Amino acid sequence: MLKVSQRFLISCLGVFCLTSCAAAKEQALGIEESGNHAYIEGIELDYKNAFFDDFANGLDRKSWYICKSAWGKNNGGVLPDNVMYTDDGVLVLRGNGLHYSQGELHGIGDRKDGSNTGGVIISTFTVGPGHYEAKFKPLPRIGACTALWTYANKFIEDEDHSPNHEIDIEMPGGKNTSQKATFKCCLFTNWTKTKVYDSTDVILAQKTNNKVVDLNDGEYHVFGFDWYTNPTCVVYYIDGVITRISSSKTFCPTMTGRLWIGNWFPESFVGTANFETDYMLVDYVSYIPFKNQPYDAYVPDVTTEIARDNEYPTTPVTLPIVNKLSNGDFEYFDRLDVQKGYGWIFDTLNDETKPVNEVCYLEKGVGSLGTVGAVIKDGGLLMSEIDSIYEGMTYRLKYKAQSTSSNTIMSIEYLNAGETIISQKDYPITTTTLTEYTQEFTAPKGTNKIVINVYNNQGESQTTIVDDFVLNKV
Ligand SMILES: [Ca+2]
Repeated sequence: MLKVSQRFLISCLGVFCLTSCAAAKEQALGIEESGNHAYIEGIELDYKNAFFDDFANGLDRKSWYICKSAWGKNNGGVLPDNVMYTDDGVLVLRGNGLHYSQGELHGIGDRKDGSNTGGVIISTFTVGPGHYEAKFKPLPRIGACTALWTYANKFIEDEDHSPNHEIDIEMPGGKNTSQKATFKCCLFTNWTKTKVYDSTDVILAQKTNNKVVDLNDGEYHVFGFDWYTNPTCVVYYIDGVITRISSSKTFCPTMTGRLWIGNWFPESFVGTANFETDYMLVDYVSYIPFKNQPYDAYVPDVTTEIARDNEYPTTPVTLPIVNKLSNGDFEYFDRLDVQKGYGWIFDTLNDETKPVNEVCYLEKGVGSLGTVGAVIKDGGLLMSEIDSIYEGMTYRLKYKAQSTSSNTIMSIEYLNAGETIISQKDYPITTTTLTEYTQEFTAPKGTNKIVINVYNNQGESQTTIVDDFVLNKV
């Protein structure tokens, strides 16, 4: 989560040494990776100074700052507008991807149009060695980094050696396996200096014996870590299973910082944000300090990067129901008057000779109730991709469609992590007036993403109109 993108410092040789040294030490500590969560023997919990927040009364400004800042490149920062709560105690942290086109938000980083903007809160109090826990549903799309972390950076002249004390749980992971972001993996990283860190990318199903498989399965998961300084050790866990132990003194922090939680948009390491809007939902956050664990007291200054009092949310929101398809109603065309896709790809079938803009485009007035609709003529091809859909996940797709052709198809392609189509299901469009269709489907084994296509098979002199695509997780 460090505010510079330096993530590949440790050599392979270094990692090997660390791993073998660590294993012996962990045995001595009486805990092990893949084992159930437990404390190191003799640790006492300081319940008197514990913190717990289930957001039952919204966002308490005595406990939390709202971050209003940008770091990294190619994003719009994290905005107070993306921080909300429900009346039954859920903190709602919105993330807007590259296909955001509402125009209501204004980014404060490189991007100014509201795209790639997240939501993050920061503890008003400092935190040190102790037990950390948060129950949340991560923002379920690649391109947004959902994270729980401690952070304190004491900048000195030689930036590379600035004390940077940080413990990160970040998702999606994936560098370990396919070099692609996936919710089947999670990143665990602890730091002591700007370029001194121990980062591990864990394949969850392997590490947890299939107890945790896909972090974006729609369920709440419990994430956390125990931070010890004597002996030095950071023990990460998910749903009660230890997923990573980092015990080298070189990489285990000793300086107090603040606790951060939320989602933001890094330039690369969690993939590309090919979505419009989605949410991270937080049920609770807790922190119980450990007794008798030494630390260096430091209070990070956050005065330049937090929201004003009047930027806190004051009324609850209804839990959002997310359309996983970006701009399914095509109305961005009315707002922005550009044929840019914002999640849609306009293309042609292989044997079509006419240019794309003559056979696949948006048009005002042809959609439902006189709104904007998408027109697919002859060999035109309309497409949209939805990432992070895995085996066994069920979705419902609704859309309105009409066609002059008796051979027009809405098809769903299932692609694996290598971008190969593993199966395809075709649904004919059989009506000549705009009619609602509903399809429910479950992703087959190996699915990593889906592609929705609309085209006229054998389509000379044919016109198809579609509108109001809504894809919901069931
Ligand atoms: Ca429309």
